[in-house]
Amino acid sequence: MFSKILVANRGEIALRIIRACKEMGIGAVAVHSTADANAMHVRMADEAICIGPPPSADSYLSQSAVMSACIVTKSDAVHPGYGFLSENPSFAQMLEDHGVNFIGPSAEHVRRMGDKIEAKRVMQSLNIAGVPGSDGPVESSDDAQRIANDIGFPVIIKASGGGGGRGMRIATGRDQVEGAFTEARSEALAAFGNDEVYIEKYLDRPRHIEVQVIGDGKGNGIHLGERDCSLQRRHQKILEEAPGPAIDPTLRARIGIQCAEAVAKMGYAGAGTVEFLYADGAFYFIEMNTRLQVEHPVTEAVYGVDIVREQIRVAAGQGLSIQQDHLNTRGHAIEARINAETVPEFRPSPGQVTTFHAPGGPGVRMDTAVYTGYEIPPWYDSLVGKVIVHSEDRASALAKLSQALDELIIDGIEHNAPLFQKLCANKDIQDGNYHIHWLESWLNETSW
Ligand code: MV4
Repeated sequence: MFSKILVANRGEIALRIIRACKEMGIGAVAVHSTADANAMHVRMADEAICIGPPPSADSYLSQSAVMSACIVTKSDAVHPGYGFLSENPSFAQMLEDHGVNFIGPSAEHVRRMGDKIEAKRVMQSLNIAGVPGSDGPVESSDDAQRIANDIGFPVIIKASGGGGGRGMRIATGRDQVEGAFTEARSEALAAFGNDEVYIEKYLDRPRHIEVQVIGDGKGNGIHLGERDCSLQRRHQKILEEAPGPAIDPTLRARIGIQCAEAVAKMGYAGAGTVEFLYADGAFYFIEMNTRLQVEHPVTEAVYGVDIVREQIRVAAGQGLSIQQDHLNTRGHAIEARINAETVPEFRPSPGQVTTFHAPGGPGVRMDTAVYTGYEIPPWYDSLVGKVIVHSEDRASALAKLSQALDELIIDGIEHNAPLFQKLCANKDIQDGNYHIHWLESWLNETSW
């Protein structure tokens, strides 16, 4: 097992990883920017090292700064968390080259899944179908026109280097294909330095369902069911739940086993998420994330598995501590992402937290790095914590979430807890009746 893990992240996820290290008897090293000198992850780690000035590009995203911190602290592994360097294949490669373990899949797996066309090709070869469309890159506007005519309108043109919604264009008819193709291509080049695009049938109101998998890198893989992450605004998830309200045990086993077999066959090592659009009873693969995700706690709650612990075990070559036939989902879990932002304008609201109080009680978990007196810096994302509830069924989980949010106190800044209170009281939400565009249309028709 590793003796020291460097946690290349900040905020609640850095604390989550430090906790796992301590439980496993592993030393934890924090890295921080000058803006985070007083951050909780710095206090909770066994040692801490400053890696640069406040802008992420010069600190948490600086490969050389993080690499140097590993060498200086004699860390034998790096956990990247989510965001920052977590899905950067050249960083994974740099660590490999310096004999430091990356807690995640191989640089090669990170790179292949980062290329969305390649990811679709790999998954298709493992019997996981994507949305019908081009088999590979679309080279020209004429090519796009021909494929669009074949699959039928509407279509969506996506950047191969994309994800997160950038470099995407929808065409609802023949006259829109050329413009959509040209715009998607130039946006892709500007955003990702790669102008490769592909085309798919556009699905109107799907759900976003993602399957949690863990591979041991030695030909074994497990799945931990799905999460429904459809409630989002501008590609930022707001609320996630497990199990998915639209997914029954038969469907879960079918898609779950397919995903587990895929990671097993790939020789994938680590945690991953296989993302699907789900419509009319069918799953369509869109992307695979090769990192730990923000919303992993809902899966941990219903499966009773510590995903970070399994990541560390697998990276150290110890294999998984769990087997598929011993795993089952129990009850229902919901996560609310608490952001420092105004509602309903969604403007960032950094500043000093004058009083902080976390909710508690049975089935309530709050992952946060905020404390009374903490100054939320303006440099990073607005996530200040996650309230995760777990209860026997969905209705009681929603009721528990509402009560937990009543208990939450974050004075001094604005935050989005009132948004969740309104969602908890909404009929569609209570019925589990929503899709990826539901939240944005509801926000448009709701007065505050
Ligand atoms: C789609 C789609 C509809 N049809 N693909 C957006 C980000 C990227 N990860 C994939 N995305 C979409 N791909 C087809 N063929 C709709 C979206 C989409 C979306 C997907 C998941 C979660 C939120 C979304 C919001 C808008 C559009």
